[in-house]
Amino acid sequence: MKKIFYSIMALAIAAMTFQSCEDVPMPYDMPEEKPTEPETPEGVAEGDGTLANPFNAYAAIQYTSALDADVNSTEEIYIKGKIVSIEEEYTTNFGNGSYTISEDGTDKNTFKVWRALYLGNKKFTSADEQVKVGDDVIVCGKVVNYKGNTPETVQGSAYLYSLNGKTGSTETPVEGEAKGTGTKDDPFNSVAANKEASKLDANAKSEQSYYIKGKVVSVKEQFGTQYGNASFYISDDGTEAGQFYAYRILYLGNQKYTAGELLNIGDEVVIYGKLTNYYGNTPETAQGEAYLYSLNGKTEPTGGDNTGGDNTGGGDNTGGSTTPDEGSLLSNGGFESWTGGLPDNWKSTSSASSATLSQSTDAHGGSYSVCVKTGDKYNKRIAYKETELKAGTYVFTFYAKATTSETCQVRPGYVPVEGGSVGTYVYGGYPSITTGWTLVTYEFTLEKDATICLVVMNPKGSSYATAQDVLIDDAKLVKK
Ligand SMILES: [Ca+2]
Repeated sequence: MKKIFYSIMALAIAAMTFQSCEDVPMPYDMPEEKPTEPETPEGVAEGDGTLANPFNAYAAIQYTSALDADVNSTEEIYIKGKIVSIEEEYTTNFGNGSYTISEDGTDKNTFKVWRALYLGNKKFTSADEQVKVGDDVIVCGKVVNYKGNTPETVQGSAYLYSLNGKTGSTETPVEGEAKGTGTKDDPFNSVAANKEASKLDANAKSEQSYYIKGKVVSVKEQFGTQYGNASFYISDDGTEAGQFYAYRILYLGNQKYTAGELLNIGDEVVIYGKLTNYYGNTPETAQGEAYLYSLNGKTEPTGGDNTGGDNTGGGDNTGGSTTPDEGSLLSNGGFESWTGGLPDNWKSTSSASSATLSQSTDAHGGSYSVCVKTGDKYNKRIAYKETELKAGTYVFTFYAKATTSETCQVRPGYVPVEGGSVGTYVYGGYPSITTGWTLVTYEFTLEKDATICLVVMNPKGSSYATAQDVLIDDAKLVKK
């Protein structure tokens, strides 16, 4: 009689469980499934739910059963156990899996892991190892007492922390799903491009060029005839989620823009070029080494007649034999890369840049230096683009050269930039510059993290110096 009673109870619980899952797709057949038995007396709760001391399945059941029905736990807990059964294998489609665990792999005191992400709190990919019955796992996430009778992990808020002792990689998770291999036939999406660029060392460039496809999210700098390039963000669906920064890229045909259709938000584009990991925290295209391969399916400018078609070899002409950027926080400190008549990166968004710049073939290193024009009666500045720096002491060095036999001076410094506006300029001394290349060294300390523009002032004439154009080359910024 007692046995029959328990069987009826079991059926009743099974029926309840069945109902409780009605509003989610049924992943498996229920009839063979034994109901969970949260009240089984012989269980022993172990652990405190931390990574150092994870709950066993029984402790997780107790913890979760104490929650109000359908209220997610505020804390993420770690639960350790062996897989008893697999209700949904991990799939690349949804990237998650559902399985039941217990302390010893038997069906006593089982805890349900419901649609949990894979190792590293990421979606499962085809390269990942499938889970099996008997696997030792630690699961991390929020839990819920579903309908007040089914303790389980919260869908989308839990993941497989370790599988048979192996944990996920420590790479920073990139938002969204990476797709594509970067070839013409299988271009990267924005997430894959971000991922690939994130693998690079700070300011390093990828060796090969990639195709990246997406929709225009926003346009930071539109194509124009002055510089011939554009900067914009792309993503899979045209929203900011997982967007990738196409930085100063050339137009269709790997050429400077002269005429043709401009970018519009939502346009479908394919870009081609090298990647960089700017300062180790901003994946983007390597400037001057990427171009717009196609715009809404067209690879030639509308009405254009001189397009490069399939000349996808772009990007290998990185002139310059010296590498002043090695170990430096600056990129193009040697003034070897130029776009639209301006040295790449040496232009601030704020008003820090004030001098007229031109290319000079009188170089300290490589082929070029920058000529900072005099303002005669006004101080003029060349500024490096807005840069986020951590608190600390920095050393800014560069070579400077006068363009006349008269004595001249330069003045190194920086200015904090907040909300696009410059603060108070901070300067070093006025070293005298002659017609030989002179090394200028300027040390400064930031008390807190700040966005700044490095500047070199070409001062107006004074009793000490004659106002004149000055050449600058091989600039470096290093943290002490
Ligand atoms: Ca140079």
